[in-house]
Amino acid sequence: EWQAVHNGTGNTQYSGQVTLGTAPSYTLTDTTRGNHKTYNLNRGTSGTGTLFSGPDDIWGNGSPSNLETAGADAHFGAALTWDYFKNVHGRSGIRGDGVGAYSRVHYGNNYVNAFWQDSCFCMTYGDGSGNAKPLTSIDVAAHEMTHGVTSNTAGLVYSGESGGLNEATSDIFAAAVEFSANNSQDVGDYLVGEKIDIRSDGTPLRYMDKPSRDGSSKDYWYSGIGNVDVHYSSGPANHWFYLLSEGSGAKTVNGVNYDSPTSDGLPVTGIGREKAALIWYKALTTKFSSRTDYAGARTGTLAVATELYGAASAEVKAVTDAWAGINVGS
Ligand code: ASN
Ligand code: ZN
Repeated sequence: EWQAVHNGTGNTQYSGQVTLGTAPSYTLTDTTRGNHKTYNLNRGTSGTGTLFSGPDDIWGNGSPSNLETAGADAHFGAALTWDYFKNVHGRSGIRGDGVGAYSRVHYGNNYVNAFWQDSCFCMTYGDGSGNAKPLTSIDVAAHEMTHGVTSNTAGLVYSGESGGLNEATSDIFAAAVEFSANNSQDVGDYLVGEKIDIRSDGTPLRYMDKPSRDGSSKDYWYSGIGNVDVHYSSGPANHWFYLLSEGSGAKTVNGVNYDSPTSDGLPVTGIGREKAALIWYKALTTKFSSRTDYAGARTGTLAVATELYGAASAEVKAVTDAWAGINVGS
């Protein structure tokens, strides 16, 4: 059946006024992105709730008290993530088969988390503390959706070092998607969750230039790092991505100040976030497997960089130096 490409208007909380893929008269069904749908759980915790629908093609008003607003943010984040993987990496959807997932918003009451589930092929967002800051920012949406990509590629087991690499993969592409969005109200950065104020003190959830800034994440690999929470053992890989993208030392990007140290005290010269993300994506999809650890990630990314740029390239040197900078390899 033929269906016209249809665009609605989203008045989001985190990204301003945006264009949303919708279906006629009217639902949050993105017909150009695998029919990705967004549902309203209305504080329920099971099933799909109801598909967002309405008499007009305008969604939300920027305030969390309007229940369409979180739907608009989640639908937008899913679209940006779809477009990033398709346009940058040639991947059509989470499984690469052109089929969309779905999003559920308004999960529970005062629920301060968001999550991906393989079982439903869907992602779910709480409304945050006081139901005032839904966890529907661009980076959170991209983080959760990337868990689906990881599950359907390397399948990194969600514990031990592979669990840290799984988490880092979600943070790396969260940053990549946020940068690619080029949204003036949610600018690209190497911070995770800076818009959702999960600690109610204005600080981000995680920092990629120096992960220990959050008080818990690790900056460098060490023997035994596989025993800490995967959201902290991700730190060295996030740090590796920052070092490879931007280089070590102090730097301001999009108005945000960073200062990235190395474990060996030696400098790293960055190759830019596009090449860094390409190397990670190709390693994830062609080199990593379910039990890949930090040493294996080093080997895999070096193999990819060598294939892409040659053994004597600046890119291979930067990949090597960035791993050394987080205490992996020599
Ligand atoms: N938001 C968390 C994450 O995606 C949820 C979890 O811990 N599974 O990592
Ligand atoms: Zn995660």
